[in-house]
Parts: sequence; structure tokens; C-alpha cells
Amino acid sequence: MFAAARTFFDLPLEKKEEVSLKSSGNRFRGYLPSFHKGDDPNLKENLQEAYQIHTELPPDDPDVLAGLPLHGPNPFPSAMPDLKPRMLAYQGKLAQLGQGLLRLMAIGLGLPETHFESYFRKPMPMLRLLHYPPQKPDESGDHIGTRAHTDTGALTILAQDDTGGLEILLKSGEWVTAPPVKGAYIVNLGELMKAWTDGIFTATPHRVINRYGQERYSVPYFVNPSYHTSFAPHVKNTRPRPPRFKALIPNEKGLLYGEWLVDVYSRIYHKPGTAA
Ligand SMILES: O=C(O)CCC(=O)C(=O)O
Ligand SMILES: [Fe+2]
Repeated sequence: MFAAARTFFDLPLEKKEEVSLKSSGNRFRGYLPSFHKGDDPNLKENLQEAYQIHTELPPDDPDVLAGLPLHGPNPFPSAMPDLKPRMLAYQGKLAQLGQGLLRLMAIGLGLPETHFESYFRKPMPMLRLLHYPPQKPDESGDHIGTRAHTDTGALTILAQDDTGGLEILLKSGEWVTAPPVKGAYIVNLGELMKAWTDGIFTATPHRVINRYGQERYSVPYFVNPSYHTSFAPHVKNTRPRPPRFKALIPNEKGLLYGEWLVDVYSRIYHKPGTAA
């Protein structure tokens, strides 16, 4: 996938803009150029450029016909015809790995092994290709590869190349680097897993600063459940909860995962229907 990412980001800008995320409306797929800020005036720019896909659904899928946000086909660049089969094949493999990890987590929580399966009947995974230009080592303020954040879903399976740049926030408040390990994935837990486990599993705050003088590529795969999934906890946490990084999920009864994801994406990517 790193080779595919390099080839894609090396395409001329107009070829990448052909699959611009802005054109995907409430499906939030396609190309996001460098320095994108999202729609929230409080957000700082990300130095990264990104290309992202979700599940490839045909136009006659009932949810696509009904206009359900986050459901539909993906825009693939005409200049790189092999990108579609490569990304969809990788997406399929990681879907299986994600379900395997969820089975292990269910066992760890004392739940039946297949406990989480029913929440992934029509999942909304996102597969991203990311490219980070090198930045000055002392530049950690206004311009940052990826802003500090927690991921939204159950978990994220992240492949990073051998450049380095990912940093994790410890409970002590200290940022530490998560150096690349050849052939290994990093698994970050997201806000949904924190909610589902009542804080037994926490969502790891992380950011990217590419201080290493070379281009960096990474490929995160976000294990996100079906649209109509609730945040209600599946287990009770009897121990003190870890401090929250940010109060991300509104305390709204009956809120669906898909509705919240549209809110988050509207803030960090673009507001559908606007030229943001
Ligand atoms: O590029 C990375 O290593 C991390 C990217 C990331 O955190 C994200 O896309 O949520
Ligand atoms: Fe992340």
C-alpha cells in the first residue's frame, strides 16, 4: 500500500483533484489537499494530504438509494486504474483482521467471542492513504502533520512506513514517539470503544510530526461499525475512569454512531453542500 500511496500522491494535482473529497458530498471520500483545515475555525491546518475510501456500494444498494450519509461508491482516479482493486483487496483483508481483534477484545472483556459482530453487519470502515512532507524539527506549533486527536471508531489498524512521526500522549501528559516496527501494525482504540467499554479501554490521543527530513506515508484503516449503532456501554466499569482527552461524544440519548460521524467529518473535512 505504501507504493500505491507514493504513486497516487506523485500524480499531478489536477489528477488528484479529479477525485476531490469536496465533490463527494456527505460521503466524505476522495482527495484532501495539504493544509486542509476543515470547517471549524478553531482547528489548525494539517500538513498532510490524504486520499480516503469507505465501503464500495453499488448505486442500487437500498441505503444508497435512500441517500443515507456515508454510503455509496468511491471516487477512484482515472490516472491510476489499479488503485481501486489494490485498495479494495487490502480493505477486505483488514476487515477480517479487525473482526479478529474485536473477538480478542470481547474475550478480554468477559463477553462472548462474537459479541461485537452484530454491530458490523453493514460497517463503515475508512481506509486512508496519507502523505506527510518533512517539517522543521522545531516546528511543533501551528503547522503539524496531524493534529492531536483521538480516533472515532472501535479501533484503527495503522501501517506507518519507516520514517517515524507518530506520537502518543501518555496519561502523565507526556508525548512519546511510537517508532516504526518493520512489518508491524499499530492499533489505536477509538472513542466508540471507550464508550462501549465504559472507559475500561481508553482512546489513545495521538498526533503526527514528521521531524525526520524525508517524505512519510501511512495507511490507517478505521474499524467503524454500521450507521445505526448506539454508544451505550456493553460492560460496566467498576474502576475509576481515565481522564478524558476531550469530551468528544455529546451526551445525547439515542445518538447513532453514523450521525455523530457525519458531524465530526463535517467539522474536520468539509460541510457537505458547501465549498469549504
Ligand atoms: O499518519 C498516522 O500515522 C496517523 C494518522 C491518524 O492518526 C489518522 O488518520 O487518524
Ligand atoms: Fe488518528
